[in-house]
Amino acid sequence: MNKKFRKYLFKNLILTIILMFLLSFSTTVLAEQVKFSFNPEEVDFEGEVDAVYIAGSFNDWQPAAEKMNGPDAEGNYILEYNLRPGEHQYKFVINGEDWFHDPNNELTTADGHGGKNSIIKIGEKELEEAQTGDGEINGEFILHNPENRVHLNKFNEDKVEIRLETRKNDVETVALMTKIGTERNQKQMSHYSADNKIDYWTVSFNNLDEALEYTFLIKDADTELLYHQNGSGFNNLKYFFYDPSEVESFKTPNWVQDAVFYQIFPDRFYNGNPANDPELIETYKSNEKRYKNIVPEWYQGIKESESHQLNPDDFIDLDPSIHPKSGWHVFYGGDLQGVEQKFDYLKELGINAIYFNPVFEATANHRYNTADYGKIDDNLAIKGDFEASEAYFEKFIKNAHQNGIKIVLDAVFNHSGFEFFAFKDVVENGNDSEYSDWFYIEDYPVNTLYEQRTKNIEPNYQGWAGYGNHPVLNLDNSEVKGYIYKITEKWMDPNGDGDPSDGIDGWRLDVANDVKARHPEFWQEWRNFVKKINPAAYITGEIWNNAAQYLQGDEFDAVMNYRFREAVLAFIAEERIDAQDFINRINEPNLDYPTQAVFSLQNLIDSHDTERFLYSSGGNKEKLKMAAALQFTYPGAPMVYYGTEVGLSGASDPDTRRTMLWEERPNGNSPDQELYQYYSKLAKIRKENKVLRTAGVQFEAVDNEPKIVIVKREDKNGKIYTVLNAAQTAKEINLKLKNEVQAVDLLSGKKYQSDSKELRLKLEAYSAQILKIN
Ligand SMILES: [Ca+2]
Ligand SMILES: [Ca+2]
Ligand SMILES: [Ca+2]
Ligand SMILES: [Ca+2]
Repeated sequence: MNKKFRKYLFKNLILTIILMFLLSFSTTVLAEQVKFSFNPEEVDFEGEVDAVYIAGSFNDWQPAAEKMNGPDAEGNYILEYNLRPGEHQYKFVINGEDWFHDPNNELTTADGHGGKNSIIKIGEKELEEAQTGDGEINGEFILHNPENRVHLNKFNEDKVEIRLETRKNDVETVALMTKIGTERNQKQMSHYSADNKIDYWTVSFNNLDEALEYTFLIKDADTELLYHQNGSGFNNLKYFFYDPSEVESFKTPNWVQDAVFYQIFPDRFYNGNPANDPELIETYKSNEKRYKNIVPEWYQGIKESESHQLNPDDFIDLDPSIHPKSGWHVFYGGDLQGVEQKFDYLKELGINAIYFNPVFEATANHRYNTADYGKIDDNLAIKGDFEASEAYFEKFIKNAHQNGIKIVLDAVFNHSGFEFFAFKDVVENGNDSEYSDWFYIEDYPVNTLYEQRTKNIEPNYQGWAGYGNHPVLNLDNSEVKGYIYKITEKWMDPNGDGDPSDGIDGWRLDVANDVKARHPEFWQEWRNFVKKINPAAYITGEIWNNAAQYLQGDEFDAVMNYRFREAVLAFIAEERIDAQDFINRINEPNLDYPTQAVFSLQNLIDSHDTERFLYSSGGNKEKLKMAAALQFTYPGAPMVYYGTEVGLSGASDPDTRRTMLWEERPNGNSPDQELYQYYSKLAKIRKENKVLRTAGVQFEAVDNEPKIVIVKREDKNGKIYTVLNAAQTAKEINLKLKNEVQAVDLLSGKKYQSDSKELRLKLEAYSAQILKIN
């Protein structure tokens, strides 16, 4: 429901005159502005061209996310696009289905499916490689910005981390020169990461409760350079200044670092109580033609013709390519009782936290159109009785907690549903409604969903992404805010006694960027409120791209790590990037986000908003296993989307929301027990090896092996290397060592003995090993 609308990324800043100059080129680079042009007549395509899209590494290769403008008089489709520096790959997609590389761009690479991707390089500075030991230091790359939480990061009252960036491979050592009171000292900084251009240095203080003045002493061979608040050099010296009493701490809940999340779409996980199934949902103000959401058998899919019968008033958008399974409007009857009945299944799998898609009263199967934030949907609990449903939910939480399972709910605060009581009042009473300022109403009377759909008119109020069933809430209105705060507190401390142990353990913030765009202060204030109720409550945002601005300590603890997914998808599932590119991409969040946020990320490979990873992998289970091995041995919490652990597949929404596979179906599909055991083993490995939850991460690529990556976790708790071979053939590599080691692959149990220089590894095609090294 909440795909990020990347069209907002577009910039239309190019001057007409420059455009005219550029028109003769197929693809033109102008700083970061790119103008793509495509003429379907230049490629081998037969049939009607309804629309042309561009898909690429910059938009997760979504086939129909970026629509090109056109055709113009010459038949060209054009799109201006803003790209970050670096290399990007792309294709044009006719009608969102047929893929073509750019016929006018000679720079291509294999796409992994027998075709080609076009390549574009943006704004790369042609710099000669820097060198260590040459006595030269590139001052222009040195950076420490105390305003950025990543560079000056206060964890708690006396722990702080300080970071510095230098040009990659340029300097030998960096020391932090400190002055506390009158006492001067220096502390060596350690090199903790690097990307294409930058080396990253860090140092921490664990017992610092007084003000600190500091500068950085950077050395290469005999050259020394002092970096301070006024720049480099010994002239005009000004210390950076850190006063713990003036900086807020950024604390994330400790438990998240040890969490293994399971994401549940409630209607589709397990029907534990057929008595609460929705037989008929009467949607408000569409009485003339009710649409009926039948509950089919758990194993049944929706056929196109049946869908028509289900939806006589054409409420749904039919896509014949989406077979076999779940439709947008059908209910299967999954519920909270079903989840409770499967606690043992989840515990056996190694799950200790659940993120639920919405569970509040609503008329859609996804429940992102909230009717009442103060009620648990009776169809997920006790039908027709909201009081009993709420009491049941409290028991459910208690039982979950007794089973060691934390509960995170979806916070859909950007918009309500059309059936939300306040919105209904506005529909009934128009401008006279006391709730008219709760929304963004453009015109009275408010047109109903039924009118919008039958007369094909736009809503005359703001709806999320233009949808009439998602009226946007005015969170600047103090009454709306008060309402949201009230329900926030209600679910975090249901009995209101000030002890949050009877409440939920955190919130996942739906379309959090849309909320911030309208109400820049909302999340900061809300975070303070939440943390006052329960300092250990987890706040995670739905942010698809770089979330650094949300992770400065005053908004979210973490985000759903879609950047992790995109890197893993590109490297493993789609085989379109090499090891070095993969390392650069997957490492970006580690460089962009403060450490405590990195260790709280929800690392996912699929969700209710994406294709299933297995589907993206063309059904290749070995690829899924590789991705999972990485997910479970990586900093941050792995999050498993229900069913992925038993081989549930599915295309994008709604097909990604198929019913959970519990037993063999009439069509022969059955849960993959071997895969389940594999996941369970991964969770066990993570649990038994603390280093996987505490250490930072380093990466290594192997010379001449563009499909092999070594992911290293190492600290006082141990040393584990996850070795991924994303090639379609077996490989042998020699892992360079400083001394003799013994290693065991925690997945297969296979033992290795190195000599004093290297460890010889044999890697199967599409495989992962998790090497514990002694
Ligand atoms: Ca140098
Ligand atoms: Ca049910
Ligand atoms: Ca209901
Ligand atoms: Ca309580």
